[in-house]
Formats: sequence, structure tokens, C-alpha cells
Amino acid sequence: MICITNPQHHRHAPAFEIFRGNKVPCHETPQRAENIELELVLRGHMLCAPHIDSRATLEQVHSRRYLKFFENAWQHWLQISPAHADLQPFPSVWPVRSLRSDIEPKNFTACLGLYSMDNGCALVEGSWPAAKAAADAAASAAALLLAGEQAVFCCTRPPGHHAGADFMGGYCFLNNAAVAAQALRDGGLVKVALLDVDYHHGNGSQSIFYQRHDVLFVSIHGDPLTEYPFYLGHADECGAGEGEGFNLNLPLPAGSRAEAWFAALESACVRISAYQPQALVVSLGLDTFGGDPISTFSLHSNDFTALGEQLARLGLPVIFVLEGGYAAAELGINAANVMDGYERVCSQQAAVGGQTSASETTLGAR
Ligand code: OKP
Ligand code: ZN
Repeated sequence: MICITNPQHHRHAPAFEIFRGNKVPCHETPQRAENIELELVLRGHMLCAPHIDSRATLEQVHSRRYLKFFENAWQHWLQISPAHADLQPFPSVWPVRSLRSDIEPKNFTACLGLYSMDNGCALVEGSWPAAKAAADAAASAAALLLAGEQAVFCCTRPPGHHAGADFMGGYCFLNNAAVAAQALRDGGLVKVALLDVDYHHGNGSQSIFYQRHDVLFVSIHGDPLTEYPFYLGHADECGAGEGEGFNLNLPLPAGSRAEAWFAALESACVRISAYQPQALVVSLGLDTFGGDPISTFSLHSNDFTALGEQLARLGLPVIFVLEGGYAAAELGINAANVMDGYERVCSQQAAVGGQTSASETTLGAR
């Protein structure tokens, strides 16, 4: 499978995050992407760099003022004091209910709060170039799919699915999966499905597409009553306006095991099939793994092979976009298992021959 790496990802390497009142080493590390790349190469997959500038797509997914703020944030932070070069800014004030978010303050920390859902995004000098290159990887994957590729994996970090149109949060700055889906739409596909299998609900992706019926959003995740991001991801969120009926949340109780998870995946696949999309974007969080340090599901490494196999049975071209997954040592194996499961079923389908390949039935038919 073609795997698009992010050559800039290592520039986003904050020293710490705030976790239960303590400064702790970041869970979302450059080592994650390095381990995945290493395992993919070991298994003979092809790595390549992004070749598409995502700017135009980013401007459709995110607000102008948010992109402008984020792109210039480090410069603003340094303007306050040169001593800030060695410090990570965090928001400390947010425009919650009754406060105004239409006026952008001149104060840097106030802006950071305006454009943040939490204090989960440690910001460093290289955060923008790293996040922008991750979005470029997603846009590049879309271009490859539109050119007839069956499946592409984006080794995107920082991740993206918590980032909304005008805010960062939960380690996410730019919504890579939304960029991939939007780029497929702009490339001429009429219907795209976005399946989020990260342990945490993809609140950013849901909110970006909530009023739209051209991108179906389906998510399997820990119940937000007890799990991050807490304030979105309930089963009664079905979409609004033109998007009504095109949002499906499948929350599972914390501690759920593989059997329950795969039952939810089956429901997700039934909904996706009924929608008859021309392509699928998968927000591939691997933090459903039993060994994950911040999550409570208990999938095993071989379950990720089964996930890839199940997704291949949808018969759709797929863009896999990396999201979470913090058991870094097993991350490469778990990611590569998804790719290998997907490819194995695809090649079986091709060998049977009676079954037309997905690219012929969907993309190639245009
Ligand atoms: C990002 B992704 C719990 C802190 C949780 C945010 C988790 C972000 C997960 N005390 N911090 O969806 O994997
Ligand atoms: Zn997650």
C-alpha cells in the first residue's frame, strides 16, 4: 500500500502536556510515526512524501481567522517576550456560554483560548509546519485515490479529528481526515463516508460535516459520559439541516471488549454500505488497543488485521488517516496489520475475479 509520510512531523515535539494537574511527557510523540514507518517498510510497503499543497482544502474545512491565528501563533508568542522561546503556551481562559467569540481579542492567551477546546494542544515552534504537512499528506492521499489508487495510508501526526472548523484540541490542530474527505469531494466524488475508529469521538470531524449530506460521518468510540472529549459523541446526534440522518455515533461503555467493538463495526459498515459512497476515509486511531495508556478498550494486535479485512469487504477505495494510539511500541504492528488485512481481502477479491474491483465500480466509472 502507498503510505504517505509527514517529513515535517518531528518539528512538533512538545516537551510535556498537562495531565491530571501534572506536567507529564507527551503521549503524542514523534516516536509513534517513526515506529509505524519502520514497520511498514519492514513489510514491504512503499513510503512517499506529500506532493499536494492542502491550503485550498484547509480553507474549506477551517475558518480563515483560525488558520491565520495558528500559522502566526508562535511568532505572536515570541513577540510578547524573547524568553518565550523555551516555553510552551497553554490557554487559560475560554469563551464558554454567555461570553463572546465573534471578536478576536488582541491578547495572545485570550486568542489561544478562543481557538482551543481544551489545554490539550501543547504548541511549539514547529507545530504549524508539522500540522500543515500532515494536512498535505491527507490532500496527497486524496489526489492518489482520485487518480485510481485503491488505498492509501497517511502517517499523519499531529492527529486531526478533534480539531473543528475554528479550534484545536486533544493533540489536534488541523483536521487531516476532513481535508481528505473534502479533497475527494472537490475532486469530483459526490458522496464520501468518513469512519472514525479512534477510541475518542471525532468531535471536530463530526462538527465540520454535521450539516452536510455529502459526507457521512460514522464513529465508534468510548461513551462521552465518561470518556474524552465528553461534550460530543452521543448516540442521539444524527446531523442537522441537510445533514440530518448523515451522522451516526456508536458509543460503547468504557472497558468494552473486542466482541462488542466488532458488533459496532458491523453496524457502522451496514450504514456506510446503505449510503453508497464512492470512497471511504478512515480516521484510524489505534488507541482501542488493550495496551493503550490513556484508553480502556481491549483490542489485540490481530483484531487490527480483522478491522482491515472488514473494511476491505465494503469494496471501496480507502484513505487511512492516522489519529491516536499511544502504545508506541506496538503501534507499528497494529497499523501495519490494518493495511495487510485490507490488502489481503482486496487481493482475494481480485483473484475471485467475478467481483469487480472497487476502483472500477466507483472512481473509474466517472
Ligand atoms: C487524542 B486522540 C485525560 C486526558 C486526555 C486528551 C486525549 C486526546 C486524544 N485525562 N487528553 O483522539 O487519540
Ligand atoms: Zn484517541
